[in-house]
Amino acid sequence: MIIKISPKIKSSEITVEKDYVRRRSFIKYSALTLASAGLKPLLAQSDKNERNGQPALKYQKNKRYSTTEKQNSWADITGYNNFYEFGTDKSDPKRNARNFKARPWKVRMDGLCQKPGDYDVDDLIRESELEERIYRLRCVEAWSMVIPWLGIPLHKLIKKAVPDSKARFVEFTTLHDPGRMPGQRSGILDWPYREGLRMDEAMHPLTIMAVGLYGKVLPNQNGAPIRLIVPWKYGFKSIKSVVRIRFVEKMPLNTWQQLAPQEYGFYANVNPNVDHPRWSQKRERRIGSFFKIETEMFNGYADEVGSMYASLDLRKWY
Ligand SMILES: Nc1nc2c(c(=O)[nH]1)N[C@H]1C(S)=C(S)[C@@H](COP(=O)(O)O)O[C@H]1N2
Ligand SMILES: [Mo]
Repeated sequence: MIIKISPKIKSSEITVEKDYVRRRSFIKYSALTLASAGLKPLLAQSDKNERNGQPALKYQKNKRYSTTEKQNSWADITGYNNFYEFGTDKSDPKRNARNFKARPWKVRMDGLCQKPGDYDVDDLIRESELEERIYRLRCVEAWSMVIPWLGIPLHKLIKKAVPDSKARFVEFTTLHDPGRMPGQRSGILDWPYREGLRMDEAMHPLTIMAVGLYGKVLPNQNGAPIRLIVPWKYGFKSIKSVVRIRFVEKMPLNTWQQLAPQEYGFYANVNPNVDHPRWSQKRERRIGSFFKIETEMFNGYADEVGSMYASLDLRKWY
């Protein structure tokens, strides 16, 4: 048996909300300073160029599953990220993932299924009808964004593998390659990053694998070339740069739950009524605006997903 020993950081060091608040007010201040110096148009210009640097994708808008709330800017969505494989600061992934090669890329589907196999991401994109879904993303750290993803409904991928009736859960794994993901050279998490969903959650029509953003190919810092999006759960469930989707019988352990089980559970459904042990989950700050807003049950998707948890004690199964 192999026992992995990694120096774990204290859970108290992972997210400290006051650091976040301090950083935001600093950003606000510098944006004001720049604006008053007449530099705003220049920033907007470089933002646009960067977006145009990404190849465009063909897609259809899905209005039924999209919010009409104001979308966050490309700069917000691609400059304020959690992606520990590329650093623990929100500004690290944009810089450190710049030269990451996300192609060619294969996703393995295996475990309890009839048709296991390796799927090339560009084949999947070519064979799928990509949909734009404008979703809210609500991080467990109490900030949120509105993001226009381009994605493939996960149930369409899962059907290709023909899972067995024994498959009750789905386990997702991020690429493990410390040569390409510098954060993996530190023992801060037990790499590779892992996540899990119950089978019905994975098959739910709201659950997608995103391959793009704002009509363009997914930038590296957002989890290129393919990442999970589960909009009614805290952001950490939406695992990035996925290489494996495995059908399993038992509830898989996810990375944050493994690190701090008293703070992060398997379900991680957005729930304003169950506080994180170290802070309230009642409200959230929409990135780019100053005032906090009320967090909604299941991140506002209660009508669509609430019935899946009707018999679950959400205090116990946080
Ligand atoms: N592999 C991997 N996936 C990850 C993370 C990570 O550190 N590594 N961070 C998660 C967290 S905490 C959040 S909030 C979202 C952030 O996604 P975004 O940067 O596209 O907004 O990615 C999630 N997926
Ligand atoms: Mo997060």
